Amino acid sequence: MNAEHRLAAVRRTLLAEGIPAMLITDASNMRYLTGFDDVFDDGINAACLVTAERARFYTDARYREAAAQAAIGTPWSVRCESGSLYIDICRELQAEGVSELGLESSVPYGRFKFISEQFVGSVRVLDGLVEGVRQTKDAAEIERIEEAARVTDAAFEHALGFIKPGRTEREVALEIEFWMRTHGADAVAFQPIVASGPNSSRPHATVTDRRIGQGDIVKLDFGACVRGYRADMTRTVVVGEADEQQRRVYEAVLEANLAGIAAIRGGIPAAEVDAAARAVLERHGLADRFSHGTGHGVGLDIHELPTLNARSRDQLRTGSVVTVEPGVYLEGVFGVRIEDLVVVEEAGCRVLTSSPKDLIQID
Ligand SMILES: [Mn+2]
Repeated sequence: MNAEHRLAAVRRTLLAEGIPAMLITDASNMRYLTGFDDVFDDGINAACLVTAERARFYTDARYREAAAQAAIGTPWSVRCESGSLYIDICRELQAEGVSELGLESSVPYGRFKFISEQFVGSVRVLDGLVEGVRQTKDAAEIERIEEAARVTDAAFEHALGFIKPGRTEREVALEIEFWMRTHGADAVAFQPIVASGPNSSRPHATVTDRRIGQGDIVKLDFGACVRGYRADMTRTVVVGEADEQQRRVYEAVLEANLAGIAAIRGGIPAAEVDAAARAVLERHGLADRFSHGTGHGVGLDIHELPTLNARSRDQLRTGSVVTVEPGVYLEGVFGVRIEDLVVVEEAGCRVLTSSPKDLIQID
């Protein structure tokens, strides 16, 4: 991992903003900046301090050994808290004469309040500093996302053989999770969505014990997580033979998905991708049933920058990994979404998802 490169990008912004020190406590931002593997879990208690000269990783005794190991050969030094992480940090900053401290805008309010009270000097909130740098993925990051996409594709193929009338949504979701986690994923990228029949009209349906029936649409939205990096894919299939309406909606969504992908290239406004997908559904008279944005960035988090919707002011950067996921939802009847993961390139994009997109009818 290119920890030097990432630190340099943060330091450039700090210099431009005139801030002598920045404290990063968001887990994905810390993982990104340090490049540490096998340290972060859901319960991590840690903080990264970045100044022009120093890069310090503070944690407690539970993570000390793993962090010290991961830090070998990196610009990071590891400190173990003496009693309270933030009190230690504020004392050190004071001793070093640092009078202004930058914090992430995502910092929880309680932590913000505590640090503001402990730190002798002024605290400034910086919005999306590390998140902005994270938008452009390096080769090592793209490799992990590609691997996550491969496991996701393979899990879909496996799911096609598992889905049949009588299975519940929960059984299918668990089968997908178990399969991914026994075939190279260290976790699921998010709780898989398996929405059948009328449940599929909810874009983010929660899994239920509903039994899949003949003629049902089944919408599957899931992804693997490999070495911290996530994949995201949606496919919609029919159990049995698709009816006229299912076919018509499916073809329109597929056309919108392809139009969105065709619109992507580095440097354009992200809103243009949304407009391209939406225009197709408009032509089909279905635009009012497409109730969410066309896509989002994916990486260490399942939803990150850039945002691909009509209100987005983000520009697509070469090296960003984004989803293209138009959908049409007919309330109480069914919904269709087709989602691919792509890497933005200068002249277009490279699609990482390789699962088939022709309408699959499971018999
Ligand atoms: Mn998605």
